[in-house]
Amino acid sequence: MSTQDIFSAVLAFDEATVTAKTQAEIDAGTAIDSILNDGLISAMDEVGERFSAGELFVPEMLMAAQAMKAGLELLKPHLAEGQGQSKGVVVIGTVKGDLHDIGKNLVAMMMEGAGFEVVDLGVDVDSEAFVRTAAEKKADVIALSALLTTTMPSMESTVKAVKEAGMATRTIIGGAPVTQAFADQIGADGYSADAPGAVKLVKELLVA
Ligand code: B12
Repeated sequence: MSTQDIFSAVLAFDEATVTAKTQAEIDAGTAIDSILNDGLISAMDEVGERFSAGELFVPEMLMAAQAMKAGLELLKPHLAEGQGQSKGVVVIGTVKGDLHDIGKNLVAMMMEGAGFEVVDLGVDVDSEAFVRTAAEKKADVIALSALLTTTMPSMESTVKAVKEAGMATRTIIGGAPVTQAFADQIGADGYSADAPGAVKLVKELLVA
């Protein structure tokens, strides 16, 4: 038994085995980070590489994503740091034109786990919805996710809309094609490469 079994089960699109193996690793006391990174996330990286190589197609990507989500749900309670009073409000979503939500969901789960109130707008979210919701919820941070190079411009227009609305809400961005350089270029307040880093970033921004 190892996280390799989870990796293999995601690549076999075998949701039942992903669920069983993830639970078995949790019960065996395997580090949650290791289950997440070595089992689930690395399998999705492999799926991406096989897609790029023309060995897998969209339906298979979707099946792998469903299998991964099943494992992620089991990890959710373990990603919590402890409850208590809300540390701040974060509005999160995947930007306009983009339907990828696994990374965004992971960031949302870890933010919730760290004690933030998270308002998740889902996928394909336009600038107006981000700005309107952030104003309604008095959000401290708007967190934008994009997995496609073609949807990165939607991040820029959202960051611009937040500034034009004269809001104090900070913006942070992330997703596989996104970089710190891009965040600097579009004037976002922060970038992180992964979900734990996103939590750290928000904590730092709210102290500053
Ligand atoms: C699963 C998947 C899909 C699924 C999505 C299912 C779902 N519900 O999300 C489906 C099948 C729907 C899909 C569709 C498409 N996909 Co796709 N997909 C992937 C795949 C294999 C995995 C993505 C994933 O979930 N990774 C795991 C998560 C945990 O990682 P993550 O999202 O990067 O998130 C982490 C960090 O980036 C960060 N993060 C994420 N968001 C945020 C936000 C903030 C604020 C912060 C701070 C951090 C942060 O933290 C997360 C956790 O650590 C990737 C390959 C890859 N390796 O990225 C391709 C990939 C992203 N897809 C790709 C493509 C081309 C497409 C399609 C255009 C294919 C097509 N021809 O139709 C469509 C586009 C649909 C659309 N309009 O969005 C390309 C993108 C190429 C590019 N550079 O633009 C990739 C890279 C595959 C490839 N190698 O070519 N896809």
